[in-house]
Amino acid sequence: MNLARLKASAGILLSALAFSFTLQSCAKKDADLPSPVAEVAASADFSSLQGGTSLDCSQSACLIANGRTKVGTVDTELDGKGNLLITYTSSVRIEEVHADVFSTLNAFNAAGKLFCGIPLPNRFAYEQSSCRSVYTYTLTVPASVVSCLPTNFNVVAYAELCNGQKAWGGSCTQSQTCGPNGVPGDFPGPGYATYFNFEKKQCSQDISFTYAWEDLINQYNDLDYNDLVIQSKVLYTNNASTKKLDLTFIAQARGASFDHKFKFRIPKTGVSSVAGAAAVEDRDGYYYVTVFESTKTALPGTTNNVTANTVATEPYRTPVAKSVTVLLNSAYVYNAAKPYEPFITVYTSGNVNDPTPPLYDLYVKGITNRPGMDAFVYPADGKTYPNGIVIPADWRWPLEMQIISGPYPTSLSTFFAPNWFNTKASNYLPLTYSPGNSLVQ
Ligand SMILES: [Ca+2]
Ligand SMILES: [Ca+2]
Repeated sequence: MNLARLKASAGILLSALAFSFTLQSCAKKDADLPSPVAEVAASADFSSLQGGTSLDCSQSACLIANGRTKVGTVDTELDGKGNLLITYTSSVRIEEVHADVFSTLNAFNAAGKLFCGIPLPNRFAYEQSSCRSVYTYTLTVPASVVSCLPTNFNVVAYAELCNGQKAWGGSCTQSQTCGPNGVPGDFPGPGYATYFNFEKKQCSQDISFTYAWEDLINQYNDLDYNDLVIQSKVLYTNNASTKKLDLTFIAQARGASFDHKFKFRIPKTGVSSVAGAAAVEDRDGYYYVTVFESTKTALPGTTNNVTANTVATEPYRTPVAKSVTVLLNSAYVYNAAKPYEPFITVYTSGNVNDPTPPLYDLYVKGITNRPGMDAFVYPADGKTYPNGIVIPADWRWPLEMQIISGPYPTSLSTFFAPNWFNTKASNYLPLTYSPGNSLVQ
């Protein structure tokens, strides 16, 4: 698994190097840029992006028999109490299951779970060893154990099947590339035993929204939806003495040579004042609130100040948080799905201190309907896609130049239909960014 991840990352690096000169938002001459704000025919329905959506925290691996045959899945998820549920689902009846969790192979070996590099299922901490003859079974790792593990840890899941085969949870590509004897496993010893990664952050409950943008207006974007990634936490207080919104915005990633201001707007009705913002503008019945004056300054890029937390081989940039408090009065009506309207002002000069046009605002389609300011036509298929998208939870964004339909296969085919982010490719982990899959910590 580690080797596979390394290879995948190396491939991404080579791809990034080979195509770095084509980075979609590299500085362009004015003549290359579109006339601002041409009306876009909104043929797709993005309204379902908001409300009624939820994040499925399950992370899935394949159950592979004898190193070559996919017989089912191993799904892992945290329940509401912090327990890790490991659910085997097999097309062949399951007789026994044994599973364990570990931070590193060295720790797993030191715990006596390996013999000459080969895992020993009868020493795993969690098991159902009496004959079950079931097609699905769930083992539970208690929250007290999960809480002591790092954000990214490993799960080893073993099953004995009624046909005598032995199966392991692992990468779903494992069963597609192997010969008659299966492929080597992930452990240092011989055999085809595998393990897989679990990331706690994927299920973080304290992120209310993730917003991600493509930052070219009404022209070709590369659909990696990481040109700017902002997450927010929303706390609404409404009691006898206080009515307010405490908003925390976290600049998580940017993969763009353009600079941006990150802002939101909120109707003036019901708002008494806004505190903590970089700037507040009173216009057209709204307060336009600037949170990050320059996303490049907030989250500097690594190479030519272009990429921050979008390339796995570059150093991790610690995300930057800013908090804004909106004091409310009795006229305010709270909408949990849309407490405000986020948007970015894009500086195509690459510097917010250089307002050379074109400058333009890009909203999140589905939160705000502003034709010409929220969607673009993708030349390859002639379809309309949103510039900004919203996920109502924590979310892993694609790596630089990784089209979003790679890790999230239904995202484009269904025009970001409800819950598209819950359908993940089996290899979505190496196609998306997190500190845990970055080679450089
Ligand atoms: Ca892009
Ligand atoms: Ca990008």
